Amino acid sequence: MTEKIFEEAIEAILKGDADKAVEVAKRGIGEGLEPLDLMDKGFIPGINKVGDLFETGRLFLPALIYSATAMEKATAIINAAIPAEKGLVSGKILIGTVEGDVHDIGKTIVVALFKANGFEILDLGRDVPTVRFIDEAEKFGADIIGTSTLLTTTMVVQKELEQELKKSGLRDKYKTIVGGAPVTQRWADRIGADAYAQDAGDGVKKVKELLSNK
Ligand code: B12
Repeated sequence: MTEKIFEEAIEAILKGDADKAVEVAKRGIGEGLEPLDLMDKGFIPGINKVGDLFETGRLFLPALIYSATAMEKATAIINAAIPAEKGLVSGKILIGTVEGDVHDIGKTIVVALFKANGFEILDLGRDVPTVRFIDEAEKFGADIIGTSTLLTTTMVVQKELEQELKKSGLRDKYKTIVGGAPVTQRWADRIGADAYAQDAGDGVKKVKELLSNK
């Protein structure tokens, strides 16, 4: 029964059927499924399959856009259903997708889980210039700056942020965390970021560690 709903979620995303994706998301939540389970076992495998088909030339941009739209709509429903955790911690996190990159589905999931864990979040959205991350962090009084990137060509912007923070003498004022499908711990170490997280749950764990070491 649960397996079936995961398959339906995968299929709705593969077909780029937004109505079906919304219906499956609502039904899953209504039946008491864990929102992140539905995401991790249904919708994310679906969009990953779409990515693979796109990469190997078996699916083209218009279909990718339909699938992405279905994914965005399902994600909005699932994010809204993530329950608030007990034992909340405090901390201000600024987050956004780096300049040149418009992918924000994963970042939005991270934001929803951070909020559910009680952090104060400022989400700058996508295609965010490096200087804006710094300006807004100063105004917001952020403890942590988180950046997302899905394109290998824009990973370098995460490095640019580290460099700009150093140049402006602000590097020690903030902790940084990086994420996104092509990003790895190795990359984080190479550019001097304070942490890397592979998914939203890991992100919560890592920011808690960063805040306790601040
Ligand atoms: C959906 C999608 C799109 C949608 C994006 C819609 C949106 N609102 O985000 C649209 C259609 C707009 C799109 C456009 C393009 N795309 Co696209 N897209 C994808 C796809 C299929 C899925 C991405 C996704 O949403 N994954 C699901 C989420 C949940 O996973 P995630 O983002 O990795 O996030 C998780 C973790 O990484 C982590 N995380 C993410 N960010 C952060 C940040 C922090 C701080 C932390 C702690 C954690 C964290 O937590 C998240 C939750 O678990 C990927 C393929 C893939 N498998 O990644 C291609 C992919 C990223 N796209 C690709 C390409 C090439 C493009 C285009 C250039 C296509 C074109 N010719 O125009 C454009 C780029 C436009 C631009 N300038 O950005 C390539 C990139 C290749 C490369 N080597 O760089 C990919 C890999 C597809 C492929 N296999 O070829 N795309």
